[in-house]
Amino acid sequence: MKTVITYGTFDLFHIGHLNLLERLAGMGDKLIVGVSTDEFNLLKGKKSIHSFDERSRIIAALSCVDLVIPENDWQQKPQDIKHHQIDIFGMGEDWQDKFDDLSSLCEVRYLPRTANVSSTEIKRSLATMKKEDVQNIKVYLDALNTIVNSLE
Ligand code: C2G
Repeated sequence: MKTVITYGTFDLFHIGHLNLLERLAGMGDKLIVGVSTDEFNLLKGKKSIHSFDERSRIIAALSCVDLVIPENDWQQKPQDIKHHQIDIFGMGEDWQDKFDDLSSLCEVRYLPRTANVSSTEIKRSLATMKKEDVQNIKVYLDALNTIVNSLE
């Protein structure tokens, strides 16, 4: 029985997250995911769109995930690894080498990230769309105003 663990915010869940979780699930028999709490996200300098409860429910609903636990701080990983008898700790390669200290407790793997997708990028494009939409509404209303004025 091989158990795998990973941690993350998983905000605005996207294919990059799914690719990683499915790859990790394929490395063992059980996948545990530590989802960052809203409070821990603030420590990470992140403000997620979805709450911890929403993000946890989405991750727990995935067929490749067996257990979701809260990630409250940077220090809990060794304790989690011992408590859940973890064989493999895996993260995306943007964390390359950052968790090598855990290799005394379990195998540490860094997996390729999925290119061209990130929660940050999705947030940015949503923000841009909002501005464009407001602009388009203004153009529409100006045109409507011109028509109404011409009818007087
Ligand atoms: N990821 C990926 N490909 C992407 C985007 C993200 O493989 N296009 C991976 C990241 O490398 C990470 C996981 O998906 O392993 C979750 O990413 P985030 O939600 O951004 O998590 P992060 O803020 O990196 O938090 O203690 C560890 C931290 O909680 C990790």
